[in-house]
Amino acid sequence: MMSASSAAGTLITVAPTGAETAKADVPQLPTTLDELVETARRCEAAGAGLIHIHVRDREHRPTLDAAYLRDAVVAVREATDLVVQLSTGGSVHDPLEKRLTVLDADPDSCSLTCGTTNFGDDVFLNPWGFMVDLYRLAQEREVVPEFELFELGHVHALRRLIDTCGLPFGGKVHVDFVTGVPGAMPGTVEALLAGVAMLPAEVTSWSATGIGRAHLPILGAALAAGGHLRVGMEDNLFVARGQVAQHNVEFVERAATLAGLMQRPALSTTQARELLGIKDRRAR
Ligand code: KMH
Ligand code: ZN
Repeated sequence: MMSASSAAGTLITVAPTGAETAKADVPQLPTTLDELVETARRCEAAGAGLIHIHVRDREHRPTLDAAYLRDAVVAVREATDLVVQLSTGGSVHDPLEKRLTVLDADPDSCSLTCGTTNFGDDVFLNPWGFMVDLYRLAQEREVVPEFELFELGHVHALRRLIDTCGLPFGGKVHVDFVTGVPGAMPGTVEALLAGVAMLPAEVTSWSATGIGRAHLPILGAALAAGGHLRVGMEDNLFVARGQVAQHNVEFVERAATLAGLMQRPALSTTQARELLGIKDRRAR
């Protein structure tokens, strides 16, 4: 079994859209179904193993509408072999009950944030009862959660969650450190390594992302420390100082190149599915 502290290959997650950036500000942000599928295809070819999806409506606004979610899951699953992960975080304005309905779209995986956190000027709400409800629902539906850790306290909450609810479907425990959100865990190497040191023994793999300017330092630190990578326009728009990415694939290509140089090449989608213990929902 692959240990949580060192991994032979690198899972590259692409988070292409998010709920925060406006299409009007960044027209190349993939917000339509066609753009999402095209992005998924190109990112898979460049080395991504998992796609973290937030959907948008016809006006390009974030939505948790069941039909949009279902269409996105079906279309990406048909077009690629990527692990299809739906965000249950949505936007900071989405009510908790609505966020639970995301699992009705039958994703392979879902995000599960391990506690409430500052989120810029807002609050991203994840009370204990919601975490437990979402976790139990994911276990029941055989959906593999990715535990999102925005704070060191979230690592401790994950310990409590595993003690209370047991292991996820598939038996693997994958976490993702989301660092550098204003007001939450800083995007520093020190904070990341403190989080890694606190991980429960049940954790089988971890990845990290840095928001905004923390993106590259966290990418390098995660690779050096044996972690996996999350990249994409949800987290960071800039490929270089003053240079906005024109496509998410630029981030995936860069991550795959760095991972290869570090002798930890990008995992295939088959390897990604094994790493995470994903149930195969593909029709083929
Ligand atoms: N959009 C943020 C409020 C997740 O996807 O689960 C929450 C978020 C985390 O992006
Ligand atoms: Zn997200």
